[in-house]
Amino acid sequence: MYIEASSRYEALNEHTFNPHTAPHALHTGDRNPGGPYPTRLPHPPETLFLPRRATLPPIGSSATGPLNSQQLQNFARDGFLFEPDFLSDAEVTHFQSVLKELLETPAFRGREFAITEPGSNAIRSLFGVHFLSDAFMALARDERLVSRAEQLLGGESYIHQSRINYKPGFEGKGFNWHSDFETWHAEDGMPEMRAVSASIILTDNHAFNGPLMLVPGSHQVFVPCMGETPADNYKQSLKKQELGTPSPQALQTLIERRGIQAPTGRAGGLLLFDCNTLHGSNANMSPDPRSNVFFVYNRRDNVCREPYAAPRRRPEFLAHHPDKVWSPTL
Ligand SMILES: O=C(O)CCC(=O)C(=O)O
Repeated sequence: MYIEASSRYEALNEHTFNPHTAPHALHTGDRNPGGPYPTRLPHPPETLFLPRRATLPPIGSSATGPLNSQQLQNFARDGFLFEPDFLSDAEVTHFQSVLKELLETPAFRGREFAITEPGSNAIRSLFGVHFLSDAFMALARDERLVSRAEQLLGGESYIHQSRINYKPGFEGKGFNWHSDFETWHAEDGMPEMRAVSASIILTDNHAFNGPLMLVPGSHQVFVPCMGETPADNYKQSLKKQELGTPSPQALQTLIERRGIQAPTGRAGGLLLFDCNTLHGSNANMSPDPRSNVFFVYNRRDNVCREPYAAPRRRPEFLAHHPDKVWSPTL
């Protein structure tokens, strides 16, 4: 099911909004000359959006993977797709116990890849989970996921990042609106929008425990963001993201066109979303934890380079190399 705040909004289509005809002159200052998507700007941009450079997710053929043509069209239009009951009940029970085991592993406490909530010791996110757990490695490589991701990407992929966001009952805080691609481009050097996230909800996601919210259609434009990236920005941003968040005006314009949707449902559902779809979430105001695992599939020909708008690369637990194994020093 979807919680939807969009009934009063107009459809975003070529008649109401065409990102490709939007003006896109920008003040880029001295940094990032020639970067494909200027961001982390010293001055407010002259325009709210840039057109997406890489091809939009192709309305591919259902012959190349498990998604049917309606699902492919929905993904191309909205920038995301939700499949309820993707995992069986037995699989959900299994992964819930792995989730708990990881959360309770004392050796992970205080490590850089185990992010705590601002103002408490509750774990907010655990990164590199497919390297921390054989079960999550098997899930990341599961043909049901890989085939969907590669069908959407139109090519071979590798895992750029994996994480669990725990969002504990009452204590789990929200995530500000952002495009993951904006961060991966600026801070990890991801050249193009050729990555897709697969998020499996491992606890029921409902209206009150802070489900992920997305802005349909926002993947079609790049929203340049203000503010220079300091060294090691990740140490702060993973607790509360303040840089790489779109301006209120850009958000308002996009939300007025297509609204906000929050796929909810019982544990086991799969949300696939484009790397550039704007998303965020509220705090968990309920007693129920909201734990989702994310695997990010990046196309192999889109491997990360030097960052486009940050002083240096982020650590490997945030941005994996296609052929390298990451392991934490414990
Ligand atoms: O888990 C959430 O609610 C938000 C996740 C998110 O935005 C992220 O990890 O980039």
